Amino acid sequence: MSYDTDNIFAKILRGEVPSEKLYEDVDTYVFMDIMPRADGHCLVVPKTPCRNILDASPEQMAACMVTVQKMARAVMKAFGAEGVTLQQFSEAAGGQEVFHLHFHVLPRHEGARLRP
Ligand code: DGP
Repeated sequence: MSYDTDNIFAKILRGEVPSEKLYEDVDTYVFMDIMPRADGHCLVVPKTPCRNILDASPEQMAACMVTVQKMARAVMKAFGAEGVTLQQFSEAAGGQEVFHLHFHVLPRHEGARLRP
């Protein structure tokens, strides 16, 4: 499967579409999900083109995972959460809607369900 440079996250990375930025480093960018399923729900993406985990290089995966861990700790602290859920969807059959690799980081509170 190919990478579509017109996907919405590519536009966010190019600054063509606004986003609520939480963090960035040389390799990754983090912003709030526009349809949050929990308070503090954010998305970690690599800055370089990548469709999903089926297409990712070891370097892209490693950079994303380091940032995911950083963000998991940060959003848990910021939102007073007791846990965190990570989600990743690859290809339409796997539930992917935006075709630029991203990891959902969702702070969780005891007994609280994720919003639909
Ligand atoms: P999925 O590919 O299934 O992981 O879903 C894409 C996620 O991206 C979904 O939680 C909503 C979010 N999203 C879609 N469009 C935008 C956007 O323009 N801005 C932001 N911040 N999030 C978006």
